[in-house]
Amino acid sequence: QEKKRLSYEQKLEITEHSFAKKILEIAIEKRSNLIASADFITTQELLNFADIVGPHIVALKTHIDILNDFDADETILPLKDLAAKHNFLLMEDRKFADIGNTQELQFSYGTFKISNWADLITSHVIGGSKSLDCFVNAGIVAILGMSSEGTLTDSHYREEALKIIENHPNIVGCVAQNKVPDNILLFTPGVNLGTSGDGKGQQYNSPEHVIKNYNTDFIIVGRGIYKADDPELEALRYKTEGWQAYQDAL
Ligand code: BMP
Repeated sequence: QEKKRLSYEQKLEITEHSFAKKILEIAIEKRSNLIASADFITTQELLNFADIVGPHIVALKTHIDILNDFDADETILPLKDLAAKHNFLLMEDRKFADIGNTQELQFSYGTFKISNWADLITSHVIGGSKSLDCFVNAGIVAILGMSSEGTLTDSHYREEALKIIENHPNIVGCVAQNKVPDNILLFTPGVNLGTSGDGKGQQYNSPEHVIKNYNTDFIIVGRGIYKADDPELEALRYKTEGWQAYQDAL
């Protein structure tokens, strides 16, 4: 018999990291494994969207540096309020990829002061294990493999990256398009129910495909939801499909 995946409850028991525990607790409470990617260029759109999909998601993933009108008071304060109101985590998809000292500066200074508000941050591991020591008081979601066509994250890269990911205490999980060991939470983007690509290299699979084939813990959906005519209804559809696929795989 094929080995079944671990439940979120079982993962909660084996995980050490406080942000890993948090996202698993939210998943169990909301019966959701959905992360919405909110790739908006205005604060108003970002906040509206967060309020609408907030009840259905475990985390809201941002690219805070694409906002035309970022303002710490006008953007981050209301965003934090919405995260508290609807109980979701804030995940900043910064994809750090530098030496430790530079990442430390990028994490806490400059316009966005990510360390002040992000619960989870994404980072490449290309700078080596020590470069990740700077990310304290947040959970790192490390980039193991990318969803885009022609990515350089080949099997050799992923094998070496996984050694770092498995051994770094600040890491809660990774972004990948393949199975990973049970103690690392798996976040999979490139999820869309309507299309197989975007003409710019992005490659899509269904929630069911990634959850059944990769044992994905959290699906990350961007345009599939925020470009829909009714984003809330679409968020519910991805949430339901994602949860059903998870239950079927247990
Ligand atoms: P969409 O569903 O609209 O293609 O958006 C996917 C989101 O996930 C984008 O914000 C993108 O930056 C991110 N992402 C990805 O698509 N593939 C990866 O391998 C890693 C990512 O962070």
